Amino acid sequence: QSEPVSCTGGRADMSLDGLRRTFREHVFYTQGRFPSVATRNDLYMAFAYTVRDQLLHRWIKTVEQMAGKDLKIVSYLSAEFLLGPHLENNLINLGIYDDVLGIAKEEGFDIQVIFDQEEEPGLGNGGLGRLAACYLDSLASLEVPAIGYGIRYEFGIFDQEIRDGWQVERTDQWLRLGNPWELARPEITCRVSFGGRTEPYQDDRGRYRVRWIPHRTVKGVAYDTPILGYRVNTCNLLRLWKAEAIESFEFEAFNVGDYYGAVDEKIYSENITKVLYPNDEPVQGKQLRLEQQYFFVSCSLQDMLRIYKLGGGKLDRFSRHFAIQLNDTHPALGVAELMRLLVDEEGMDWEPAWDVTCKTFGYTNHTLLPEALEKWPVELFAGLFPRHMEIIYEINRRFLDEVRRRWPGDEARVARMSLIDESGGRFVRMAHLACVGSHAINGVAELHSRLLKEDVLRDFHEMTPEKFSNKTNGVTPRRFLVLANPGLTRLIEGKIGDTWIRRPEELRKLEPCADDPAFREEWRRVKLENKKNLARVIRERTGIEVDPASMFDIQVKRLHEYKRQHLNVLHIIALYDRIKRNPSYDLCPRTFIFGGKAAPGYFMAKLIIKLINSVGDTVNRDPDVNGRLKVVFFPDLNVKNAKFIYPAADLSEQISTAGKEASGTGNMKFSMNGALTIGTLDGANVEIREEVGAENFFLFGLTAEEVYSLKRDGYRPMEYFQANPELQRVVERIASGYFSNGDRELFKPLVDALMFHDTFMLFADFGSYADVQGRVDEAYRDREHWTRMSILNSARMGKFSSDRAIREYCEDIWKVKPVPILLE
Ligand code: B1N
Repeated sequence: QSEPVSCTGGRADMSLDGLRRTFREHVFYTQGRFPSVATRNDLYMAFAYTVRDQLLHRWIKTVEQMAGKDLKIVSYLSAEFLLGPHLENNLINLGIYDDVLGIAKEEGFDIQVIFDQEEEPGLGNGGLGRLAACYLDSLASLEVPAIGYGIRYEFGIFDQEIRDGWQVERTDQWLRLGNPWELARPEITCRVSFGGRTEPYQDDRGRYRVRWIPHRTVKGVAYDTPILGYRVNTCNLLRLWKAEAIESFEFEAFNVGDYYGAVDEKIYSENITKVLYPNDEPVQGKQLRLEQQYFFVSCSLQDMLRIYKLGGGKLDRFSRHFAIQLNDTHPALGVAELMRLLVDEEGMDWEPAWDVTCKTFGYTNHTLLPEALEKWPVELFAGLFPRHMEIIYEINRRFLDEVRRRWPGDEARVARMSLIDESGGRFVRMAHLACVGSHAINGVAELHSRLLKEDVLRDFHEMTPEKFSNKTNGVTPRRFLVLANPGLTRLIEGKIGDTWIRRPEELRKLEPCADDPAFREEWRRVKLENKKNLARVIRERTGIEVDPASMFDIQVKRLHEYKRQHLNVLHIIALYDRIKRNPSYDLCPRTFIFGGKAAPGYFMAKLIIKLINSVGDTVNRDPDVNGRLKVVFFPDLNVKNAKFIYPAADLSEQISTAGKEASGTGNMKFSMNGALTIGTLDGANVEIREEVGAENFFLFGLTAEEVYSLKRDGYRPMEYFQANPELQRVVERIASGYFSNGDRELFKPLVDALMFHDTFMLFADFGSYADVQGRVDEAYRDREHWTRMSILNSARMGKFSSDRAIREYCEDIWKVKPVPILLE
């Protein structure tokens, strides 16, 4: 055991003077600038490095104090981490936000401009990627040793522009100006192979073995980002892998005389981590995506084994020291890869290796949508991973033997549970692989977990009920309350102190304040400030003027038909129609705000964006409306922009078809910030309503059970259409080209999809949605009562902190304990 590293003084100094000195040094020695000519980016970089120095100090202490300890590390495997900007968040977690504001002022610049300079790492699509980021924050804040493993995409989720009402995608170039938060680790590399064939052989003990003779091999290089917890010294690691070409001697020899071949190889290899697939939910069966999955999973497992061996551990005890969580099935290949590493590379026998594998993995499912369940054509799979294919067949053989022992003669069940789908073409079912190879399986909200057990994973639940549990999602109150809503944070702190930031259950202490008129007045003042703030940003980005005194009714999330942004639009058109029919119609002024990206290949989602903008164009300009209705599409929703949105909402739209949204996490971010929810009984809405109280939640729509039975009995959207004259007028306005300069073709695909299929049952829910929106209108007129409900929402949202979720994972699935870290 080596001496503890001493890094007191110098850049570890977190006093005001120390920070100022370090900042100036970075302007000079890191950016190579005189302060007088430093660019905005130089200043941002110097600030970032100043903060990073603090993180590295804690990181080294964390590694040092963990080394040699008999502890267990959580390894969170995720194809996506949607981190958002680092700088402000780290300032909050370090507790030096105000100090740095002061320094900026002294040095004579606007800190907001510096914060704005940061390009966020958009290495995720939406909820699933952001959940991974919230969980990293909570793991570190709870002082739990953890590593996040993922992919360092060179291009993250595309930037969205709106042109003529349509979404236009632009490539995200987040690394263009450098990334001060990561450390390249060129000496930490792994080899990852693809293709080729396998070959049996006998080892020196005469045992039957298999070797894989791959077709090509790439190199994974580690890039590390420190993840600091809130007001603790634990600084964990996010390790993202970048693909590069190997430059070994053999490789060069192999390519002798073929310079261009070598260049092609380099380009080919680097392709693997070039770009994030921009599909949220439905998975596209693209070969490169499968290569990405295997690439990062193999690197990560090799890395864990390396770390584990450093500590001198024996392989059969691996699961006591690593708990690996699969964030959906994207990393599920890890099950087969760990088997390959243990059996082929480490020489373990099958049974002990399988025992280690099952004890190590846990699997989180994030979706019930059948089209989103990953399955890969056997041909593609076996071509890329011939050895893994064999291993999967062997896992399957043993598994199905067990199924047959439990249910003799039930071949239908065997076919349903097989890792290979043979019901038409042959496919590897990734969810089945994940289930069989894990000791724990969880959904992300009570309803979702129940539906998993009853439907999607029913057979697996029947066979091994003990593996199943629910872990309702959570979000970090640091980023989504403290950082996003400083006004509300100060107001709450003034009443109940700041311990709720770690223990959000304590927000309940605010409940009595709901009865205090002076507090309610303050609460409204903060909300109004936040709305003014958002109104300013909307003006800057869209040119649209919105009135902060109107109700801000907001739906921000990925565009998807099941999320039903178009149900919201139908209601807006209904209101508009009422105004047109009766210009003095009494409507409480409302601003409808939408935001979210559509997958570039998802035509219907893009058409919904166009519809929102077209309706906005018409409504916003119509003098009859006279300011009572505004419709805004906020472009390029990302973590950075979202911070203006959640705190400014009066009403949060969570209106997915019941049974479709696994959990939702935006619903939590809104309600924490005092927005009331209009929502269906879907995902975590159910639990949010339970917590905040039914009287403080606007419920509408079919239940998941009603949706299923309606579907079973043959749903006919036309019946609802014919029974509702207002719905007819609304649809007619769209179909007639009212919002498209008379063009009846533009929105026809959308209208037809609703009239003839309506897969997500908008027509069935329209009536009850419009009714409840009427109740929202009335409720908003009673400002005192509305504020009361708003306060109670915030006060009762403690359950939805990601700290609570992570505690449950730690206790029930990972069996890991906190390891407090001391600075000196
Ligand atoms: O995961 C979130 C949930 O809150 C949402 O309800 C759920 O829709 C979301 C393939 C996904 N499920 N599946 C994905 C993302 C990317 C991809 O390529 C699937 N995202 C969710 C967190 O639990």
